[in-house]
Amino acid sequence: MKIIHTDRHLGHSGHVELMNGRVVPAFEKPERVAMILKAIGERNLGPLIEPTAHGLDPVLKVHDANYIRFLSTAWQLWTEDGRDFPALPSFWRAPGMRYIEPETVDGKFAHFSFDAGCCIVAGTWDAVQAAADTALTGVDLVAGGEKTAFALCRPPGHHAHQATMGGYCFVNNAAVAAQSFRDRGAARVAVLDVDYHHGNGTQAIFYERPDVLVCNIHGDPRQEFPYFLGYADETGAGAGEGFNANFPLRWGTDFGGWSAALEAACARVEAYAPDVVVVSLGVDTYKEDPISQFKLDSPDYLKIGARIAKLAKPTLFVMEGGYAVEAIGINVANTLEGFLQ
Ligand code: SP5
Ligand code: ZN
Repeated sequence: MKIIHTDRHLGHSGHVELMNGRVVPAFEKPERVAMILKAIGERNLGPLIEPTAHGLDPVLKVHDANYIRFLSTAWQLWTEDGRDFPALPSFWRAPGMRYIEPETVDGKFAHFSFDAGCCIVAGTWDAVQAAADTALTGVDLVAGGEKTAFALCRPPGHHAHQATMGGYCFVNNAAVAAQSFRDRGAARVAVLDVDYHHGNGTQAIFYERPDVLVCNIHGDPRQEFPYFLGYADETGAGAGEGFNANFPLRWGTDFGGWSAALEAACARVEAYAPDVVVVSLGVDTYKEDPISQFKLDSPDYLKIGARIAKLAKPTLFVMEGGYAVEAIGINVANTLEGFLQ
């Protein structure tokens, strides 16, 4: 299995987030990728290849142009204002307020975010573009006939909406990949999101479309971030009715409960008969994850990979979350190894 990776993610570092009311070093940090590379190398899972540049056109098929303009200029706006430290939003819109992009930097950060999880530093935009190119290079490989590929994206993407960053995500790499598969001739694409958190951005992007099935297994929004999406009664709308499936699970869920949801999600994917599957691969379901509340153990990821392989479809894995840095490599490598066996 080819692993798509570039060091350009390293530019997104030294950033912070707001956790439990305090500004703390970001959990979504470069060491995550280092640990994944180490485990992949030790297991000989496949060669590393560099992403190729795809430009912004495929990104603009799922994101608004004003939002991408903001991301590309956010650091410049922030530093022009005399701030020589990482950028964070401090304000957000409430329902019923106007949807108009403000002219000033704090207003723009408020307009284009839903939390303080998306800190921007000098190298963030380059890393975000590199992550989208990583996903798109994975599409090139799988659309070109490879059975599978692993897009080692960082920063992750599944929380990003059409015009909103949040949850460590700026560009929705998995959504960009799914759209690109459609544009390259796949009639039906399934996104299977196994990250601990609901992939609210991916759901929102495809919610009214029947050509991309989105299935999500995640912490119940009554308890867990992103709180305001991910309920089981969100089944799609309009032409997309019936093409979104959520499997919310309570805090403390172990592999028994989790794998029953995976089975149900895989049954939905199988009934859809997609041409290709995009897996939003988060391993923050792990029992030691510092910000999550499921109880999966490392050997469980071998079984997850094996169940996904049983779908017997061309499959692109796109990296999302996972914050237990010591185990993230083992858990990702186990998933990929379980898939390949
Ligand atoms: C891609 C991804 O996995 N994003 C996750 C973003 C989660 N941000 C909010 C986490 C809230 C955690 N609250 C629990 C505090 C533990 N002390
Ligand atoms: Zn997550």
